[in-house]
Amino acid sequence: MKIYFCCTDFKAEPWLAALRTALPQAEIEVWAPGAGPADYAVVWAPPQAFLDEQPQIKALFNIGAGVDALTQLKLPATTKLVRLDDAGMSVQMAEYVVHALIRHFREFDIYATDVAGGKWSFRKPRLREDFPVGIMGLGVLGQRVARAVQAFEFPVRGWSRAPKELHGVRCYAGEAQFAEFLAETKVLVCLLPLTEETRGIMNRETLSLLQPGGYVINVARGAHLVEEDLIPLIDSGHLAGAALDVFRQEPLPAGHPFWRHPKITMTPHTAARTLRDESVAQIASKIARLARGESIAGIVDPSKGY
Ligand code: NDP
Ligand code: OXD
Repeated sequence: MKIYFCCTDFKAEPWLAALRTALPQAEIEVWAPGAGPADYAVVWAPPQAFLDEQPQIKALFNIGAGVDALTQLKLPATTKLVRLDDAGMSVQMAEYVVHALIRHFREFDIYATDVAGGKWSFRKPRLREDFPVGIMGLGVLGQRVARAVQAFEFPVRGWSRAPKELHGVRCYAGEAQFAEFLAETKVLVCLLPLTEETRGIMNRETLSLLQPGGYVINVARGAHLVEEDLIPLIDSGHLAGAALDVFRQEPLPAGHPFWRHPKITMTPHTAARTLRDESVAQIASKIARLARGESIAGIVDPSKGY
């Protein structure tokens, strides 16, 4: 069995070592243009040339949960696209969202500024009932985040494409219930995949439907947010601020207004990192299952784009 590693932004050597240990029977190499045909590939944002040269490949294993860098390419018709499902990311995502939510809710940034200025003062306690958290995307990551937020006793709402029933979560589904979901939300968390349906889903019109004093936590993809619409909504007072991990252009260009805005906190696309050992173990187990003719989780449905 031959497997190529074709991942931009990842150092190849440690991945090759881990893959070779997990799949000792396989021949595993970094892909180079003109290389012979392989059975599988481990990929992250591969070039179109790779896909054009390898139409026989049975499955592409994306070393991330989001497959938007791949769905914008032309994939061979018979190749399965497989994403990571969890592989250690959901607990990181839960940490990130709970941290951003509680920092905002408890006004810890204001305390930090006060303390840095030598000021000893108290903020009025706020009620968590006044901070309903709405999670867009109730998949592997969204459901884990919902459980973590529930543990802190915030009201939780969720929105997905197909209707769901989740204990303790008021669930909404589809376009028909989107406005109602937003109206029931003060802290909006985006955990959607980036598809043609979800691109630009957070914009002036939709964010205006959030409860006054709304807060945005975007941990999915930068293109879910119409960036130009965010600062006017914050400066008008409708939104209290935002915590952003992802941006339309990454790294965020110097001079982008988000760098300077006091009510926007940012991290460099790090909410849930790909963990090498967990990812390799998951990919190796999926390859073994496919070889036995068994089903695997995480196959992307081309008609949905996730
Ligand atoms: P899943 O595929 O498990 O879940 C996607 C969820 O989004 C599902 O609940 C799905 O609904 C819902 N959804 C998709 N399209 C629509 C739509 N048009 N309307 C309403 N709901 C929709 O993905 P994951 O939870 O594993 O990952 C989510 C995203 O998180 C990734 O695609 C990636 O972009 C991002 N991510 C970001 C990271 C970071 O570090 N910032 C790290 C990892 C992932 P349904 O259940 O009905 O199908
Ligand atoms: C992912 C990511 O999609 O890290 O896994 O953004």
